[in-house]
Amino acid sequence: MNSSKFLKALNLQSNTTPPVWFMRQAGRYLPEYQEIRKNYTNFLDMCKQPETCAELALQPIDRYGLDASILFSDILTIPDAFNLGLAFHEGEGPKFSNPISSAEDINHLDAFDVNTLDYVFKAVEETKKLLPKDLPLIGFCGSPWTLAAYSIEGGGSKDFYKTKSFMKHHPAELQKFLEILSNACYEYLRQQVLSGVNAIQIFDSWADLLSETDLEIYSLQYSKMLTQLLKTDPVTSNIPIILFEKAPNKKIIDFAYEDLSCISLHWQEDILTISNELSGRFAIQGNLNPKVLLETDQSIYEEVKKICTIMKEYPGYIFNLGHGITPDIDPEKVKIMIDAIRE
Ligand code: 1CP
Repeated sequence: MNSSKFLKALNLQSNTTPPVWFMRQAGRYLPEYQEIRKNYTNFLDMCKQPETCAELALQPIDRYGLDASILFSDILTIPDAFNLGLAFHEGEGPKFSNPISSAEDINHLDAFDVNTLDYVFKAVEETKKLLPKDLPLIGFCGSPWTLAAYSIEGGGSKDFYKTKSFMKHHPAELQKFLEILSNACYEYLRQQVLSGVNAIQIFDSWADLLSETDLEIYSLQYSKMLTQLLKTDPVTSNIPIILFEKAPNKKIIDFAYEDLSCISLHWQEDILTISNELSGRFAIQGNLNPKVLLETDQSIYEEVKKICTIMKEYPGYIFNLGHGITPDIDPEKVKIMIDAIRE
């Protein structure tokens, strides 16, 4: 594992060419994914099959020879473990039949039992069996804030109106819920580490819903609670942690904190400025706009080159997209991107 370019970068060591993996690398843009997906109506049922998850995690590794693999699962497994009735219906995003709709619901939440997520830990074990020995596996969870937003909204949404209204009317209960989720995320990640993951990424995919002040109060405070729990536990204390904040309304230099090894940059961030500000303290991951992969081969090559030139001397750079790859991307374009990075 010491020879892994990805783990070297997380430890702020340089590589001749940057390691590469990308968010949602196993997913709907791949025909081999669709082939397996069509056997399941509810996506969550597929996530509950550890051997299938392992096979799906390996698909982008086999196709592109990436430098890190990510566990095949979803961030919404934790809300599901609270019995909020999660399902992914045909052609739709996630939907909760039993969302958090009142302050009372938080007082009556079921206790979190990490063992109900055993299928995820088995998926980690199965994936490790299939992966080459020196290829690291990334475990993950949603940030407590992002999980709370889905749990209150009852699914995905453009404006997260219910969540914002809940925040306004029940701030104390929301904070109680965030604390419960932080502890659940800690137990969940701890068990992923015991099962074999080599690094952790926290996805704060709905950070952009919060103002600068609220970002600290409702999101970062709880991600910090989570990472502190991980850093003070001997099982997880040496595992590098990557934080992805989607378009945060606060400058990264103003919130990057010491428990983190790496900051994953959203595509709207200016990687040049941020790399100058963070230099030597944190590894950086990112941040090609996934939409560039819809453009010509020449444009892809030029955009990759731009980022790689900026980050050439940066100790601890990991190439990634600035958010998840979308289903409309041609897998051949991904190959163009990877060849350009390694050139
Ligand atoms: O129908 C299908 O085929 C389901 C599509 C799909 C897939 C492939 C979903 C539903 N989740 C996943 C897998 C997944 N999700 C992975 C592992 C695959 C990989 O990365 O290689 C990971 C890491 C996630 C994480 C995830 N799920 C995030 C954070 C990343 C991000 O994009 O910001 C989020 C927000 C989710 C929620 C989710 N799960 C699925 C969908 C369609 C959504 C978004 C819902 C919405 O808000 O509209």
